[in-house]
Amino acid sequence: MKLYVYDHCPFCAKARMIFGLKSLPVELQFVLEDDVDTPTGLVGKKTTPILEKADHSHMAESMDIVRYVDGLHGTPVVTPVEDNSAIKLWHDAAWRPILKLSIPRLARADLPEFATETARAAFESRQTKNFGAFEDLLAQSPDLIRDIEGRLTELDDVLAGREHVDADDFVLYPSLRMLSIVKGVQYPANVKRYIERMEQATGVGLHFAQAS
Ligand SMILES: N[C@@H](CCC(=O)N[C@@H](CS)C(=O)NCC(=O)O)C(=O)O
Repeated sequence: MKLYVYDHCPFCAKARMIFGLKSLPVELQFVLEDDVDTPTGLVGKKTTPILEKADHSHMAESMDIVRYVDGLHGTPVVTPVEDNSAIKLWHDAAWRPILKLSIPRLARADLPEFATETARAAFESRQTKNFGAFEDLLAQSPDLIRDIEGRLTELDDVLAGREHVDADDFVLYPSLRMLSIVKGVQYPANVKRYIERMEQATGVGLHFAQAS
């Protein structure tokens, strides 16, 4: 099977995670950010992730892909959780600050979807419509980092003793992975252990080496 993805994309990370957790091989096809034709040709719109199944049909929607792959072989790993789990509630509140910190930094990272100047420019154009100018976001970093570190301290209690995998990990790990592009964030012990465990279990690498 093949997955069409952007490396920065949290929805793509979800789809990649299930292959690692199930130890199933997958070919990653990184799409350029300004490549409209490839995804549109496959599923009728510009979106990632897209899964190409073994029968060469295609499907979009990250959690549909996760559930499909999870159902293919072995014991399901994506066990359901309640709608208002502590992890989901934490994530709902932390998602926007994580985006504001990570988007302008991902935009300048060496990622395959930004391999051309026009692709990188397309990302900036798309994201500044959502979040405003990157310089303004970067200028807010000290306040945003203080804010997210407070939230990580709260998350640390939620993650104490957590060793299993369930649907909440598909919410939390992709966002913490995005945050790993931000230099200078201090991670409390349980959160640090969690992201390292998930990186190893899923094979979806953190961005610390490119943090800025
Ligand atoms: N609900 C979709 C959302 C996917 C999504 O929003 N992907 C982003 C990339 S992170 C996207 O395709 N954006 C449109 C674009 O690239 O122009 C899913 O879960 O797969």
